[in-house]
Amino acid sequence: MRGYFAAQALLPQGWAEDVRIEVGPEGNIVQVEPGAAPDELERLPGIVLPGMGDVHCHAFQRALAGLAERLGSDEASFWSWRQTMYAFLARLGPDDVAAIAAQLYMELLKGGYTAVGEFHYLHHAPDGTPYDDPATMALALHEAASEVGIGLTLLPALYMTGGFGDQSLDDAQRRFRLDPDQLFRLLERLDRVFRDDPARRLGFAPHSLRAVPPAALREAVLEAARRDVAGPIHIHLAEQVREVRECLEQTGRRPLERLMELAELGAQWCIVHGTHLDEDELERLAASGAVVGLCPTTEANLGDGVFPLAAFLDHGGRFAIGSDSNVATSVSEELRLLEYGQRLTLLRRCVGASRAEPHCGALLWRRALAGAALALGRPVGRIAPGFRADLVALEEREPSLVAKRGDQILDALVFAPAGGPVPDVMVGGVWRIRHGRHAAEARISEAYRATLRRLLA
Ligand code: NGQ
Ligand code: ZN
Repeated sequence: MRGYFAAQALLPQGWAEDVRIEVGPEGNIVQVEPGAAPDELERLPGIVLPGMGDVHCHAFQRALAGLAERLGSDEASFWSWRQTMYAFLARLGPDDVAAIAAQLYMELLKGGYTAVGEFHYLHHAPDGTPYDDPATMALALHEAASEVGIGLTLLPALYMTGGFGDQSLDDAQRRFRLDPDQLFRLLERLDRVFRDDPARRLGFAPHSLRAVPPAALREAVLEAARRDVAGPIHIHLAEQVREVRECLEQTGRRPLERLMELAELGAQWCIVHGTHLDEDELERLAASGAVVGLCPTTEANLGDGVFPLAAFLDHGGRFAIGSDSNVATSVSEELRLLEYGQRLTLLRRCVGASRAEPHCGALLWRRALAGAALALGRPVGRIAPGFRADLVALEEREPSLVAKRGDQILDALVFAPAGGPVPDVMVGGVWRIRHGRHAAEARISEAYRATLRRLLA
């Protein structure tokens, strides 16, 4: 048992001072006591928050950041970006993915995330044939997460069609092909590796209504329930206007209506993006208890649109945040753009705040913590007994944090400039980032550089 002392900590019941946090040998918090004496406890750097969960990530896309910003001969769109992304990933093997993921996961820790939901669809070799061990790529991601020490919810994706109406996969998409039989074999294989590891969780992800035929989606969801694979289920939905139109044309239903015909939604579901859901769909989504996974910087980068957060919150909807294509890796950046998108479209301020919770940054931060714990299916996001000891500790002397109390701290983290060194970060009771550095940083970054030089040569 180890004991830590925080001058200020964000607890489920609110901000508390002089907090003693006891961590057990399995990496769980066993006791939390405000108003304690520092005694022999290890002093944390002042302000302590629960680590954030990143609910939507495609790790390999980190290596593409900055390389898809050039105008080609056609109009630049989400769809032309996707072609660039496909061309880039055609060269990636498992070692490349492991090196890229390790660099990314380390950056995510520094950005305030202590757990990630990896939406994994790069299953096979470049020509589309499965690796000898079909779990090769999944295990590369798992190993990168282990090297870095970030919590991982791995969500292997079903992927069967190139578009609505059973369109065939194009050449680049053959690497992604996974049907329900293959999915459940992969999950069984991975379960043997993940089972006893409290930093791991499995779920699955029908990639999108475009990529999974209705019968397969239905079957996979029922089969998961039958096998008691009660993990989270994630799906991309309504990110682009074009896919909403195609869904309507092909099925006669809007995307969320269509999904609700195929599966019963609940708190284990994470609807990723949901950008172009209409008012009625927002209401139904909120009522279902599902979490919407918002990825504001990626959604901006790809020209997706702005999720109607204000209306969704009015309906009592749950949300979490994701780094998705990893053009940004910080919690603050993601929440700031989320709120600024609302301000820019609605022409008012503090859109995320409410009368009951008037601090805008604080409300967004707390909701994202709670939404992420559901969407990742792990006991994270709270400094409380039984939850993982995933902690982010910040220096009170940081210019943007100095003399702030309580919820002003979260407001400053979202809306004030980020200053000096990144926080100290503990995952499952183990320090992973100290004074802004990871113990394996030199090795991880050198492997990343070598990988990128080779890929771009
Ligand atoms: C993905 N990413 O699976 O990586 C997708 C693009 C698609 C985002 N939607 C591919 N942001 O949706 O078909
Ligand atoms: Zn995605």
